[in-house]
Amino acid sequence: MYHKNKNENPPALRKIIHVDMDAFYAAIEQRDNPVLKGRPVIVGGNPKGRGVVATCSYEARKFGIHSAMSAAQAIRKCPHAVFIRPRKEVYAAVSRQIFAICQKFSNCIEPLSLDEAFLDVSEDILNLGSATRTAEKLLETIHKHTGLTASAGVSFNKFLAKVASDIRKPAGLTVIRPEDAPAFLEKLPVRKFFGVGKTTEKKMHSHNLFTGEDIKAMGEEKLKNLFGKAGKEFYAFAMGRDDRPVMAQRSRKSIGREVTLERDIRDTGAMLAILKTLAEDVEASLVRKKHAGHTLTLKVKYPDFRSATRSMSFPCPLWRAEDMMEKMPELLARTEAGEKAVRLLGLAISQFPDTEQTKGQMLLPFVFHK
Ligand code: DCP
Ligand code: MG
Repeated sequence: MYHKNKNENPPALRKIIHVDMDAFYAAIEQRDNPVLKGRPVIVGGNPKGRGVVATCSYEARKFGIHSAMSAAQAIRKCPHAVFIRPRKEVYAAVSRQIFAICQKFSNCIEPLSLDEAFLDVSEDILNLGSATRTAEKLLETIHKHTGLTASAGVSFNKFLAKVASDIRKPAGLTVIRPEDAPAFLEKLPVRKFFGVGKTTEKKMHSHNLFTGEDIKAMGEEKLKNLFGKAGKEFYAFAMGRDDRPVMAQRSRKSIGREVTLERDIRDTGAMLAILKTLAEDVEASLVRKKHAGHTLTLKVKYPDFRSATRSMSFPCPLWRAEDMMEKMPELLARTEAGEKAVRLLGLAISQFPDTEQTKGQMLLPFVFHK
């Protein structure tokens, strides 16, 4: 696998945990209302209207119900299911609690959604001895503090850790060690590969690609011809290679401010004056958080509530209000502001470069105890 030269050790492998809460919204509903425990519970929009299923309890999944299905169809599949409207604020609060717990286990966490995150645990900050033990302790702690179960996958790259977390759901832990990866990947259906959705799966099947083994056998060149840049990635994944770092700053996608005006305004000079105060606020926030970003975005909302955003990217990251304001007239001119009145103005900086944390992910030898 590696070019071995007598004096050269193979590169050390990372240790990554992917953690994902089980039936997240539905599990919270069951926790908060014990009558629902053990019963099919569906959280989603109005089944009498065009509502869709956000998620459902594992009891409901036995009836073939799943996320994104129409709520009406879900009720037909399981008429005795309990239907609940989402309580988004409650789920967000639990999510914050879970991420706070994750912070205790790793200095490098990449949230993927409310209920899912990657943790780089190459550095054993709690001295638990192994990534497996760390994952076990993480699941225990989440359960103890929230009353909810999560599942986790542990491996030496993001792709494998994520696939692993799904294997023993709910409340399961799966470890894919480097020596087990080749056999695991060979049997893995192509649909499980990162970046393969329904359409790509179909295309793969039409070329007789069904498993990782088939991907590997086809070779990089041919995959590249068929799938472009993605083909190269599919090949790397099938070979157990995925160098994507855990991006600790992903949670913070942008820093911005917006204000709804007391009265609609049409004078662009007045708009710029307001934007300047917003830019100064954003600068203060960026300085406080030691951030600077490559993209500046302006947002306007017109009296009819339609809104427009216009962005500009820069080779050097921005953080100073002055620099933001230098480009603001140009961004504003690309909207209808002025011809039309506006009722809201906002600006944001995004595209933060990788942090030191991300760059400096520890590379320690890969040892799983147990
Ligand atoms: N969600 C949603 N709409 C979707 C998918 C998900 O609103 N189409 C919400 C509800 C889920 C939460 O996001 O509870 C987390 O999504 P997951 O895909 O992780 O699904 P669950 O946590 O519900 O179940 P699982 O045990 O399969 O992870
Ligand atoms: Mg989940």
